[in-house]
Amino acid sequence: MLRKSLGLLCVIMVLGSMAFGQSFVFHHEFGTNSDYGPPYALAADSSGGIYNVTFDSTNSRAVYIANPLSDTPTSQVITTASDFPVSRGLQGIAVDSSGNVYASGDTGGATWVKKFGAAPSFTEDSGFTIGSTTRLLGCDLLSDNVLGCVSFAGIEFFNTSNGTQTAAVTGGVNYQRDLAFNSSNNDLYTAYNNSTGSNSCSLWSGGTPASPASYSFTKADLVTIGSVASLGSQGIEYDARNGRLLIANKTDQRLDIYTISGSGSGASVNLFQSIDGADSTGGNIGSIGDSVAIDKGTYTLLFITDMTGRILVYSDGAITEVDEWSLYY
Ligand SMILES: [Ca+2]
Repeated sequence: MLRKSLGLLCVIMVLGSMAFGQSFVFHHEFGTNSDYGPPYALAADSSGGIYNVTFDSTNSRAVYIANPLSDTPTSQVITTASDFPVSRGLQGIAVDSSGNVYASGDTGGATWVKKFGAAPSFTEDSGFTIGSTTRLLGCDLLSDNVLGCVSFAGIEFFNTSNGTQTAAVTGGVNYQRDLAFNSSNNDLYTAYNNSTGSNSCSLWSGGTPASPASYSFTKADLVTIGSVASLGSQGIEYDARNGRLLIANKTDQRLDIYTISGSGSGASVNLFQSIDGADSTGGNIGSIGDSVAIDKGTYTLLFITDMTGRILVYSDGAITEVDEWSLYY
């Protein structure tokens, strides 16, 4: 009887430890429209829809993907490179808690950022204007009121109601590509790829959504990626449910997931898991783009763009929601 009780206790302890800290496992994948160019940056809304921009000089799109757990998700174009010219491609996308979408276009010089109303209309907000004189790339929201966009060595902050710049901080490493906000301690992370061969993730601290001007460059190399010139890291994301940093590692073509300890100058990271796609239907990721993690309550849903033309879906627990996929398959 005692042995049985101990056995049951062990089972309960194992099950309990599985709730958090479990590795991500492949769930399914779906292809993206090849006419739009390679799928790159990702964002998600509070109802489970995902958003991505495709990176292409002429065919770039900002795309809303409904029912992303389906094998055949539906997609809707929010804006195109013909609506707003880009010379390189759309680079950043963020979605606020009301479903408003912010997309940035990389012109190679002065950049535009546009705001669109929530699905299904995605009407451009004509009262929102960012015509920056600097080259802005990836973006993230610090709150529903504050949009942050990286420039090559700095971060600029904008009022989400009208696009007015509220702060700009400088002093970072050149060739920053994307931004992620840590909602638990207010730190900001920037991913950069540098033609000198140093590719990494930096940390900025000291500011808050209410005082973004107080951010300063704190750590150049929180994570060091590798030495493939111009290809080290592109997309970056903060997984708020697990308190982890997700870095698209283009040197090794995989998503590297790090646990984070401490904050500011005392922050450090440890590799938790790398996802190279070997367990997916289509095999290894050919060109890692970006990722987004969605808190589903009892598990985390993870989407990864492979710029060869697909989006991979992973989960760290049993997917319990009733959706099209579970009803028909
Ligand atoms: Ca990102």
